[in-house]
Amino acid sequence: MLENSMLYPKTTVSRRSVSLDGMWKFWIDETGTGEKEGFADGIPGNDTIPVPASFQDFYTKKEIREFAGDVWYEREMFVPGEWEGKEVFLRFGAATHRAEVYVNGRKITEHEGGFLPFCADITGAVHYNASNKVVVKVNNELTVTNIPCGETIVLPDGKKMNKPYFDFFNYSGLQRSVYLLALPKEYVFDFDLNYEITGKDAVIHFHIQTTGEHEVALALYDEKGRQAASAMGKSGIMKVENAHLWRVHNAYLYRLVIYILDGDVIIDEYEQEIGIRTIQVKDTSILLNGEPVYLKGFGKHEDSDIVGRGFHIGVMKRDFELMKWIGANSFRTAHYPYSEEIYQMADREGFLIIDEVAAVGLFESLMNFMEASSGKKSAFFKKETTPILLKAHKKAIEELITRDKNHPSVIAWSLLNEPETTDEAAVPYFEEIFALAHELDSQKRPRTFALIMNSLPNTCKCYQFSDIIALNRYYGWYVKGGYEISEAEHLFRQEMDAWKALDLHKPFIFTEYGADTLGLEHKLPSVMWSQEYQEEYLNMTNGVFDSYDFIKGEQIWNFADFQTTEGILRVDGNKKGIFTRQRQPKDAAYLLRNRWRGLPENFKG
Ligand code: GCB
Repeated sequence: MLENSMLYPKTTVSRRSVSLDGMWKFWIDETGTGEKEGFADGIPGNDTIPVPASFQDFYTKKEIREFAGDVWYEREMFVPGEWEGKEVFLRFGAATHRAEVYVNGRKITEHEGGFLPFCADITGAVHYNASNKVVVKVNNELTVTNIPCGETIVLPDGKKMNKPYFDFFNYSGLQRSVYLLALPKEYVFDFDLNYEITGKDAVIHFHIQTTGEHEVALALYDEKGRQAASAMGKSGIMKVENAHLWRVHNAYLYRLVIYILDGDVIIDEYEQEIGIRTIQVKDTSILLNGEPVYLKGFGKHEDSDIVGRGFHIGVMKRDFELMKWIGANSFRTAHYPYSEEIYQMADREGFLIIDEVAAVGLFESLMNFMEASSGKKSAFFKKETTPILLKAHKKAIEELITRDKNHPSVIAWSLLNEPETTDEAAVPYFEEIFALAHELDSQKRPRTFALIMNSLPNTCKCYQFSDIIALNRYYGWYVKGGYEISEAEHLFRQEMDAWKALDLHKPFIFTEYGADTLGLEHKLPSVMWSQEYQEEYLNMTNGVFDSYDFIKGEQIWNFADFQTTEGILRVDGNKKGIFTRQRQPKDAAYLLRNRWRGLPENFKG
């Protein structure tokens, strides 16, 4: 069990949540001496920076953008006197990749992992009816003992530099919202829901965890605010007659209210929107509410101009509008858990999410997508440090599932992206993380991982763990691109025939395929990087997808162009977007719109 509750901040009868977003004091600790110099009591200088945001793209200095090490944030917060006797927390949506939190000079907590929330219990450290100083040290160094994996090197001039084993810029800092919370002493800590649909009705199985022994009551309200069901107790069932199901693009949300009661007195009240739906894999089908669904959509990133990986409510809105326009019904949170607000929006809009933990770069290479295409192997899981990585990975899975399990939009867990799977050493590692996800999720959602190009039917030692086989394939880009595209198609079909021959009775989806395309480049006849080639490439891949009944989804790489480490393979970032980084369509967007709007939700059902 986790130390602190992961529930999203709410203000209710019994709870208070105050946003600490805004300008914070900021200091880059170039010498790494902040601790010794007493920054916990206050940081030097008078620079300020927005929270939430990545710190990298605001400044004009390359040394700041590429900085690897500690950065410090500070702000004052007022804690109301009427909160005395309550439990007081600071809640960080994320701090990338690790953080230490100080309040009034006292170290409260630390957290490892840059894409999941954590709380600091500051009850005993705050002054009431007074201002309090919060200082946060955030470190962005990459290692092979935490996810995402990479290394931090030291350049001859003494500066540290991050070397990601993954293909997105190592944006960091306080990239998500920060809240100050007041909770009653006895509060709702966590809850689990599971659904059964029986004809027109539904049964909700619930299990509520609180920090005390008082009685628990539940009430469920429909969209018109009418009570649809109620129950007493920490565990049990609630019957919903004539239940409105949560469906793709037709999301019906109920409001669940959980009370802790002392007779008539409400000790705590927590509420959340929920959707009644089931998700299941059967033979080669993905079933939502018992009906087959074909996934159409994207691998995405949290990435935009100026704020980098920082959560931006406007960018989120635009992305959902574009996904609706193009006829998508799903996306994968490549390559890390996204901001919680994005899942709330997907719940509301009826999108299906494959929720990925930040286990990317478990393949030792700075260009794994290239090298795996050429057959390179790396016995990644044979490292001496693998047990430390496994521990961090398992903790991240626990945090992910605890955070996201009650979103109707979340239909599957992606436990790794493109790990090394050709060596036997991967097998026990996979065994543990797949078992853990199964154990923690009361809905027993399907589990998957994205297979890199060299994880093939005859080389991959781990695909059997997946409930849905998810392939990242670049035939026609990294393999036989351009005029060789017919050869690419041949190799692609050869691989798919080999999978077919295994007769796995599992659904296959493509979690990546795509071609880098410059948004302004037109070429007749086509050449690679032109808009014409992106369309030619899609016509080829779509033809392959449509030739195999067991292929049950296509999530193209990527929704939009995004920032990466600079290098000879990337022209100011990865350009495989169907939209530009500014969220305008490339030509291929119209091709996909035509296709996806024409495919029924139950295509190949
Ligand atoms: C991959 C990775 C993704 C890269 C992509 C590419 O296989 O999973 O992170 O961005 O290839 O474009 O090379």
